[in-house]
Amino acid sequence: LSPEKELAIAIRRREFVVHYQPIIDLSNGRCVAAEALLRWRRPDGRWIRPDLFIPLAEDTGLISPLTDLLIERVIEDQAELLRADRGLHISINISARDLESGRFLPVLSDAVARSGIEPSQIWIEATEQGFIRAEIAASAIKAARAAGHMVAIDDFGTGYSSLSLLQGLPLDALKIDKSFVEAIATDAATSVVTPHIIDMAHGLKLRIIAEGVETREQEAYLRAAGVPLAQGWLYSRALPAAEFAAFRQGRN
Ligand code: G
Ligand code: G
Ligand code: G
Ligand code: MN
Ligand code: NA
Repeated sequence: LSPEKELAIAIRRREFVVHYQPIIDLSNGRCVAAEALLRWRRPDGRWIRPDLFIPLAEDTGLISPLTDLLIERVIEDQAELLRADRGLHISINISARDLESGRFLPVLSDAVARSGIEPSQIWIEATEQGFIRAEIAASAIKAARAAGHMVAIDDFGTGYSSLSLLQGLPLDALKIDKSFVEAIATDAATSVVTPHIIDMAHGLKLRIIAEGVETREQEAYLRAAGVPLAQGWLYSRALPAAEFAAFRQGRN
């Protein structure tokens, strides 16, 4: 069986679960959101990491049904919690292919409407990788914002068209890639870039979410630089839905 066939079968059999990595408000330490991260759980119990199957899904057109499944699972897992607490948000990753086809948005809008949550409770992370046609991405982002979602650019700084791309896209937020967070307070060449990314985001009036925060020192730096939101192993790894609910309750 080819990897593509295996993935297609796995989607049909719904062998995917979602884990949730807490996102923390740096002003008060509260958990205000989580990033939804897909995991493929094989019938034999083996877990397959998203960096192995997402690129395959993107290359084969399987990303569209996989994103539909992601949306369904997130609503299934989180609708009750989201209805009970309008201050909670779930951030989902939408690939460039999804943005270009635009098909995820009616699926998402329908799921949101049926579940009785607010569209503003679902954030969208659009990765910079593979934004081949900026105009198409821009109109998809506009449509998602018009539907009430906050849209962030993900993995910022790891692509190659960063600055011109940013200026042309109607974004709400920027996620600082973990490589720039990792460089904070080290002598890595990258460390000189981090403050510029933060300044640029402020200049463009974008909200900032820092990824991959692992130390108190990184956290203190980000807070002092005016970064409002952060996620990373300092707070929590990505958790199964029930553990995320417990984490949040313990923290808020
Ligand atoms: O946390 P982790 O190793 O699980 O995630 C690796 C990468 O896989 C993430 O940075 C993200 O870009 C991608 N990813 C995880 N879940 C999804 C998803 O549901 N959809 C898409 N398109 N990408 C995802
Ligand atoms: O969407 P994205 O590709 O950014 O997904 C987040 C990725 O970052 C996941 O692969 C997750 O496992 C990873 N991650 C989450 N927190 C940390 C962290 O604190 N440090 C590092 N190195 N990786 C992290
Ligand atoms: O649990 P998750 O699927 O996000 O883990 C993705 C990878 O990151 C796994 O290889 C796991 O071992 C690793 N990982 C998860 N949490 C931590 C952590 O707190 N510290 C370190 N160093 N690695 C972690
Ligand atoms: Mn992401
Ligand atoms: Na990212």
